Amino acid sequence: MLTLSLFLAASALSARPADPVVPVTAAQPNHADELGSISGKIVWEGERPAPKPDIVMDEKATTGCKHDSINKKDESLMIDDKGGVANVVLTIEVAGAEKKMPAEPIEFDQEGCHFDPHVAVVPAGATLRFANSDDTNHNLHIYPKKNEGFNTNVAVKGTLEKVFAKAEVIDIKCDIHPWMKGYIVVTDASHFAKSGADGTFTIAGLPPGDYELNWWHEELGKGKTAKVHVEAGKVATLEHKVSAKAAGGGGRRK
Ligand SMILES: [Cu+2]
Repeated sequence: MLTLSLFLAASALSARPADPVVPVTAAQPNHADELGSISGKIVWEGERPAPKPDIVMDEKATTGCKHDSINKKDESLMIDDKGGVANVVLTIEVAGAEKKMPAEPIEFDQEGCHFDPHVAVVPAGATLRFANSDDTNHNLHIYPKKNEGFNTNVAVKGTLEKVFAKAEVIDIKCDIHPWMKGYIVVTDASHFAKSGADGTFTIAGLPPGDYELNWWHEELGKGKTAKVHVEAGKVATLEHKVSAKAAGGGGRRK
């Protein structure tokens, strides 16, 4: 599914609007006018922390990376000037909904000695295609609990395809460049989204009903949103507030 690929490929860019809708068709009902959607926003509550400074790296450990082109942005907590929080993964499990697999592998690049996207959301069973757009080798080292682990070099301009069968949040690192860190969120939810740079997200294709969304963020933890009521042919709005207080053992990596 090209839309999904583009959405994931583009998701680490900070200046773009919310990720586009990932269309998922529910089993029943299955006509567009019988389905509704959620237009949501993840918003920081309270005083905003200062933006994270760029990553400081050991200059001796920058093997092969061109210093001028290293992407040093720390994406572990990104809050825009209106309080929108990026890279929050939202999932909804609709009983009986058909889970559509993307037709094309989901792209995950290494460019500027940086993972792009920082957080990839992957349906369980879908293929993730790791690319290396840099002029130097990278090493992909993942730390799964349920899926098969790997620790593999990806050569210059090379690719590596992997399927993740089981839902879990997986840390990914590059052993050559220790600042390179990211997450692969494998989900078996029927509907999912990731908040964009402005904190907004959209989940479409929902049968009418009341939904509590599961949310996850690497530093802020995880939890459920308030209930949102979805009606056929309408867009329900949801604003979910997060704060440092919300941290509850999410994906924070030591
Ligand atoms: Cu690397």
